[in-house]
Amino acid sequence: MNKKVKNLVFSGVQPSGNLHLGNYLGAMRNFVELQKKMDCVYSIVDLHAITVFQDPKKLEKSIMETVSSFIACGLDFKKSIIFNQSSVSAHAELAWIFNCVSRLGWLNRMTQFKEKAGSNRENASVGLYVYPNLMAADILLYKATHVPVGDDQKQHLELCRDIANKFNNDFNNSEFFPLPEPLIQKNFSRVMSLRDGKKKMSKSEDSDFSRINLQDSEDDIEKKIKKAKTDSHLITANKKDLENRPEALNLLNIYSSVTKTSLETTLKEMEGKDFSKFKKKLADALIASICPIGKKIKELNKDKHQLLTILRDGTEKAKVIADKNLKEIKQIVGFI
Ligand code: AQP
Repeated sequence: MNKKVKNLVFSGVQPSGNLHLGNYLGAMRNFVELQKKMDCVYSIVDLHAITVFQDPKKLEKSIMETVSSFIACGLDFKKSIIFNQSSVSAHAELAWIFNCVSRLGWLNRMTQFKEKAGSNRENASVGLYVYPNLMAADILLYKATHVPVGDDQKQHLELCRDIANKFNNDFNNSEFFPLPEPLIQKNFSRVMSLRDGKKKMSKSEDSDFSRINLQDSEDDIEKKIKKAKTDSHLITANKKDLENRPEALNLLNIYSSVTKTSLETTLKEMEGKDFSKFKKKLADALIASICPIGKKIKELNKDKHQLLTILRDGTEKAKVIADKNLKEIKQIVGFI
């Protein structure tokens, strides 16, 4: 990587519903740690959200609630730039340039499009298909060097690096865009659905019992964990026993991640217990770490003026970087 490039973190979260445990453990917790070490830009990516239809009233509410969630999880809006993507038009402009740099063959390999479009692919929006090009624009607009994401976004980040590389080569400017590094949690990077251990926990999954939302009450969490799919085997200290038991592994991983212990330690602690006993401990651990955040989100949601001010200030700061970089990019491309 170009040695002159300053380290900068960029990441985004879609306001497509309530944030859940997967967003928290896979992304938000990492966002908070990173702001202690580097300059960070965190966006509420509303342009991404509309790749699947969003009710305008609900979208507005989700954008505000995502700001509250950012702050409640520990993001410092005085230190990091927090803004909503659609308020900085340079994202859409650079995305168009990248639509012309990125290759159809690259997009055709993206598994998220295949999963989200499902069997009715002809009816999916064009936006959903070119989503990874917009994501590359989000990151490269700020010349970000590091991108904290969940494991589900790894493929999109590889595409972002391909786009950066092709742009640099096509326009003979080998060091213009840095090649951003993914920052993915090592031990447990994909929180799975509570109903199906092979599917990731997601905002858009129909069943609310598939996920723990950050705003769930103690009661909700207890009920959801009680109903979470597992099996009738006892827990053993041997990790190998969890092969082909995705639901059991997911719950044990969640417990380890929330309590910040290793899976091995959790297995030793729970050895010989059945899942009904373990679930009680898991629900308690989740209540202790998630409910205070949920309470804070609800509190922050009441002050719409403050949330709008945070977004407005963040937009101004984001525009300073984005507009300067876009101007250079346009010159490189040959626009007058
Ligand atoms: N289940 C997950 N496990 C770990 N990390 C996750 N992330 C999302 N789900 C999990 C990470 O959270 C960040 C924000 O994601 P997003 O909301 O922008 O989009 P997404 O990945 O598409 O999340 P959802 O919940 O599945 O949203 P919908 O249902 O609207 O598509 C990202 O860093 C992501 O990796």
